[in-house]
Amino acid sequence: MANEQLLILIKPDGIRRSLTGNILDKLSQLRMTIIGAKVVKVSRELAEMHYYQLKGRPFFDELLDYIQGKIYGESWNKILAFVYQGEDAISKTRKVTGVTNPEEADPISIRGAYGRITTKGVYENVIHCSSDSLEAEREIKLWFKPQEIVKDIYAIKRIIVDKEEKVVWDL
Ligand code: DAT
Ligand code: MG
Repeated sequence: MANEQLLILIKPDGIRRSLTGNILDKLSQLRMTIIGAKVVKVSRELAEMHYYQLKGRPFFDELLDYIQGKIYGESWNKILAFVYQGEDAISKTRKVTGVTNPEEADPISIRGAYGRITTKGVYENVIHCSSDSLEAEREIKLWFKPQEIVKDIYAIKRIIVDKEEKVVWDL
């Protein structure tokens, strides 16, 4: 068994529908540990970088609006981002999360219990989680700075910007 870390996002619909507690409760059953957490207003640039593999798909623009919370108006344009760590954390989390399409997800998984497809065809599946350790590394480095994570998980480097030392990921 490998000790793994992954990125978990509670998407704008999860926050809007007050599902944060329910989602974290289901995740807590996996006995992972939280090593990073924050609330983020998602820019279009961050959304595009996060979902870069889906560029060109017919639902891409709606997906960007969804992850930015744009489809719900100003009050809901934020997500909660977490880095969790644990033994086999990725496969365990994917199982509790359920498959991408909330209508097809196991009804007691997070997406099966709380997700829906809107009349416009957007998969409101309330949560994102990394699908393998390479994707996890890319996503964690995209969403978090090294000093926002309480454990040393990936290599860092020190650089000088405007005469000040900065700690950044050693990509
Ligand atoms: P996952 O989030 O399960 O890793 P993914 O990486 O394939 O799934 O896709 C990312 C998100 O894009 C997914 O959570 C919801 C959206 N999406 C994927 N396929 C879709 C489809 N056929 N129609 C609408 N939205 C879709
Ligand atoms: Mg994915």
